[in-house]
Amino acid sequence: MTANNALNGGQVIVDYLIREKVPYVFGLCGHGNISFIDALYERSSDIKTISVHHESVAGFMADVYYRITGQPTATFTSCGPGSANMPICLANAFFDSVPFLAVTGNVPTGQFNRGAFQETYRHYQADFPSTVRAYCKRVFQPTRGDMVPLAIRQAWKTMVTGRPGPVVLDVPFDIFKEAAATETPRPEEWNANISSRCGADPEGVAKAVDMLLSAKRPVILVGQGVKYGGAAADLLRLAERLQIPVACSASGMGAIDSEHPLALGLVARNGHYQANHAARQADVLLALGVRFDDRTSSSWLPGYSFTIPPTQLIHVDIDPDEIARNYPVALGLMADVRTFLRQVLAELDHRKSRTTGLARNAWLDDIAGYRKAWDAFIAPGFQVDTTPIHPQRAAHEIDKALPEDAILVSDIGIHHNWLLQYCKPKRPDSLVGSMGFGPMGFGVAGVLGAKLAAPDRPCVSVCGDGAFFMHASVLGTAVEYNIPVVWVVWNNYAYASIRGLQRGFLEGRELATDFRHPETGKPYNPDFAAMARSAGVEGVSVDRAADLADAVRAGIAAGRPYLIDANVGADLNPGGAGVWELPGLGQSKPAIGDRYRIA
Ligand SMILES: Cc1ncc(C[n+]2csc(CCOP(=O)(O)OP(=O)(O)O)c2C)c(N)n1
Ligand SMILES: [Mg+2]
Repeated sequence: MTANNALNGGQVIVDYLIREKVPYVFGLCGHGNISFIDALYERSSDIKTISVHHESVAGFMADVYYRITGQPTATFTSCGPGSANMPICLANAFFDSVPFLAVTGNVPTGQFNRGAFQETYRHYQADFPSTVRAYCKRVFQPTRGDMVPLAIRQAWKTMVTGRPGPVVLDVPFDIFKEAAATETPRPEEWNANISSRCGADPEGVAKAVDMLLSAKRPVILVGQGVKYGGAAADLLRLAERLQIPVACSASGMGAIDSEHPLALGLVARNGHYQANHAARQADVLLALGVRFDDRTSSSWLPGYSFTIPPTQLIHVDIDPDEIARNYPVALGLMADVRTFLRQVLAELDHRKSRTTGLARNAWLDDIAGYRKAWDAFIAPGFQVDTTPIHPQRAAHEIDKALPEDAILVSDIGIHHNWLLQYCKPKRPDSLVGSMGFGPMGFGVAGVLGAKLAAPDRPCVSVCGDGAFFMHASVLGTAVEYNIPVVWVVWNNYAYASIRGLQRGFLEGRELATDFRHPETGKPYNPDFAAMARSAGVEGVSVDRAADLADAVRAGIAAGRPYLIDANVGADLNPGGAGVWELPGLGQSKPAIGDRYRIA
């Protein structure tokens, strides 16, 4: 409290977070945020502070915490360099539509424009907001204490409404301490009663139902909007009712149980044959909360992932900016996908419609044939028993070892592509990955957020050796806060996904993509298991596929932080039914099937 019994800026922010039921804040100290930390100190029985060893770890933890719970949290970072470590995780959250509040410290208002220690001042005073403008939904920068209540409630609202995303609250040093208000804004008066679950235009819903009922080869394509929009149950209802097969973008994997008879799997450059081949032949494609990025769409080259047109696209998204960004739409509807699905189900009830069994059976029979072809194509990979471990087997063995309620958080790299092909997520949050910005470290650090979000569920990170080395400070954080996660370091002694591109597109002109010992020329990496042990984390090494599943089970059972250094082969790429183009360098070739051409 300040002299006149008012709360100061830091206290108002912390009190508001508590009112929004934020259980954790993640961050790293600096002189620029010690007053904020002091406000957290006062309320430490109501909100827990997790101090990390790199600011991006804080952001990735907040990010994945939300992906599991739907509850946004906050980060705290200092002025200057501390907050300059945030753009990578802000961008990741922004492009994957994940909210968290980044409270960033800045220099005192009385020192603006003087070039005080750590001020970003050469173009504009206290200019941190410019550095993150492209990477978050909005920046708020209160410059008087009494501006803080407005800033915090508006920042929270911007973050959670519409298409969610991260928001920055940039607070000058003195504002944390300045008198702000005698009372903190109440969420129930401002933000708690706002719904962004907007429905689609009713005429559009009727038209969508007409199109779906008359389709001969319909496919539903689901993205992240279905998972984080809580629409999985309604999706299943619609798919089963109309017997429409469901394909997923990488971010949509798990929206429907991968073992469900109507689940097609992944549409992508490395997508499953049945998914790509059904989606590219569809006469009507119902796309729900999906962006049609280049990896999903085989670089938009027709006939690999999609053939739009002639496929008639119904594209539903809460953000109209994503509709008709990349493909022409027969019907574009701005709506929350769950509300839209409920509207469609209600319209079907109203019409008392039934699906036309025979027509659909032919389509589903065709798809069963594609599935068989894919299963035959991948069968040999499951038999390989080499050291280093065959990557297909590695993905399969890890998946096999995971209990039904496990959460696997993937990092970025070739391992992610293998996981997408060979894991069979059962729930919307079984397989968490980053698809928009794709920063290395997301899975290394994010798994800590997953475990805090779901303490009773096994949480496993599968991450590249490159990314793990980059973010190895997580070992300390797991120990300090006793967060029992398992890291499987997919150790292929390389930035293998990028080396694969040099091999595929640049005639094997390899440079700067692998790790070698200078004397022996042999593959080099630190001994990750020993590195883990040095930090007080259990560490084991595995180089046979047959031992990997047991190692993962043991790691989960250990109930303490655990690292598995898995020696995995680097010379294969997960081939699928799509392609990827690097403009100017060429296109990859599908590993199964051909480009679909309309007869
Ligand atoms: C922070 C960051 N730097 C660079 C990249 C570009 N990049 C994408 S994947 C990759 C290789 C990652 O290597 P590793 O973590 O070992 O994973 P692998 O591909 O070998 O499975 C790189 C460098 C990135 N996505 N993020
Ligand atoms: Mg690697």
